[in-house]
Amino acid sequence: MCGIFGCIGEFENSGKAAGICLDGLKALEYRGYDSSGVAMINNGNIAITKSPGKIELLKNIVKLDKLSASVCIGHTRWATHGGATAVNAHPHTDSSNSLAIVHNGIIENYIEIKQKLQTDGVNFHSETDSEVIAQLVSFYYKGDVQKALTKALSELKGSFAIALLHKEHPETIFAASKESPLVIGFKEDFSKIFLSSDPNTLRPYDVSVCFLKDCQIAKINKRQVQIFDFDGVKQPLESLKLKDDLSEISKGTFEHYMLKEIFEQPMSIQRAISSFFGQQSEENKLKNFKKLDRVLILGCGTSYHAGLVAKSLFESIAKIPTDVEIASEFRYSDPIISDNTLVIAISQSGETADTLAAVREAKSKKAKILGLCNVDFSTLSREADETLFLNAGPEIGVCSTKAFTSQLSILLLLAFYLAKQNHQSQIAINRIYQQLHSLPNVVEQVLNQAKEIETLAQKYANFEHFFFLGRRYMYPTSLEAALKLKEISYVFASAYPSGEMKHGPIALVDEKLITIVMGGNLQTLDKLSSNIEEIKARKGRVIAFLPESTRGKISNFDDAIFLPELVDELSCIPYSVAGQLFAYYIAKERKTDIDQPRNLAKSVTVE
Ligand code: F1P
Repeated sequence: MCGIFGCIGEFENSGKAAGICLDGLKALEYRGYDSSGVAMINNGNIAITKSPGKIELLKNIVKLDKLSASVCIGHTRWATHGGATAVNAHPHTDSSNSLAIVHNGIIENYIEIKQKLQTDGVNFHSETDSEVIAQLVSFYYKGDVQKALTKALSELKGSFAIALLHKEHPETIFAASKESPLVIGFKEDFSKIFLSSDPNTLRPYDVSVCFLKDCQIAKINKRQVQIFDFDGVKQPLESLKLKDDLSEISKGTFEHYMLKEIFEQPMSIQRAISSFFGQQSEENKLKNFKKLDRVLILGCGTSYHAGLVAKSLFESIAKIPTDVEIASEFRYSDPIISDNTLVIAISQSGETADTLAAVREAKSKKAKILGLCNVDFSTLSREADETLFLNAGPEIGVCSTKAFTSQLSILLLLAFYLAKQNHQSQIAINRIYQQLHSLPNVVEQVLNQAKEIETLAQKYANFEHFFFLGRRYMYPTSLEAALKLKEISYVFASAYPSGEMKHGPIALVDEKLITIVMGGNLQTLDKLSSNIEEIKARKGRVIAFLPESTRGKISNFDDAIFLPELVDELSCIPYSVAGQLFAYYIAKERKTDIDQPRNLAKSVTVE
């Protein structure tokens, strides 16, 4: 699970191809930052520089001023097979150092292939699955790289995007893709050609792009791009022009991207709301989804939590039965999908492999797919029948914040739309609708409480176990708050529907366990208050996030933050913002790598 970047062409300065590759890798770092590396051909030999850790470390050791190569491929890695070491870093070579490959994906039958090659006397150097590709291509090579690559690929099981350099063909990059994105960008006269896992990284170069389709090979020479299928049959070069994107990708005055993105939420929620109306009315993206008897939502991580909130919204507002499935589980569940089921796939990045695999499974059963996504040209947006874009702007922090609240805003509007289609009374809708437009304002008020939340986080930052409790809409809100804490603070955090506490987890309560109750669901507040008593009776410590109106009425907690009050259907938004701030300040106190937490990647491109 990784990012691939490559370039070939007439670049102005010496070292330029490598420099461009390093910039490309930096932009792809969200796909993994365990190690990185670049390969070029120097004086007729493969020259590789690689380093464990982030791109900055690679930049320090690549001697750009000494490099004149006009062809370069590079890789940023999220480790799957083998630790985050220099040996396991890509690019990988064959034993005779005649070629270099970079790979994104997983080769499921790599052990089998490795053993076969070892029997034939091939020596392996790394623990990765990717090295078998390099060794296998080399094993089949008899002067024609494309032939050898095709033969090797036909033996691989799993998903892959690959770029390859061969020292006997120094002016060519070979690339191949199966269930893993790879896009070629080129100037009109083909004077500069690029290869990347993500089209958005090619925006600075003002190029047209061609997405490599499933099971295609590209042969990229100076001034020429040729596409073939795995049988060697030439395919058309279908290209499109990327739109300009002027989105600002800087931290501004904030210490971390995550904090900046938390504070952007009044604006991003407002944008999500207006863009929903725009996308619905101008393009009528929902016209194909009218006769529905069921909704099925797919997603992972934070996007799955947004799906859980949507289930309650769709069922209570639109009265449409709704199921939510963790995408990685859905694929193997032999799902039943009727003709009138709408499948909604939620993914900030639109590249999450589990979600894409689930979408493909649903499509194979003839389901219509509505994508909910933040990234233009992402795989999800290209594979879904329609996509509603969040328009939240780039989310750089690995931990999802503004994308989540934008997802919730759009899902709420979708619930209203479905309610109308399903002829539901407008009275219930109006009650919620009236408060919808106050959301940005309410979130602003929560942000104004950041200092208070920071002080609270400082007090509890040294505890190792946190338990989040909530009922109804506050249960997924609790799951999300616990996930934020796990992702960036590395403390153990779990979430439960508060009624379930007494059915087992209450055994964990002691003075070292911090229970955080999310009290934004007015309908169930009395019950939640009793659950707090049960924890206090067992010497547990309780932090409560409660509606302002309960100040002085509920007091059986150790600490509390009072938040603005909204109808139950909307309160998950301000409470999630409070949860994000709490996790952020705990992580800051614990001095973790907040924007790029250990072991994680923003875009999880393997199953
Ligand atoms: C799903 C997700 C994120 C999480 C992390 C890893 O991403 O689980 O929710 O914060 O970044 O991936 P996506 O499908 O919404 O892009």
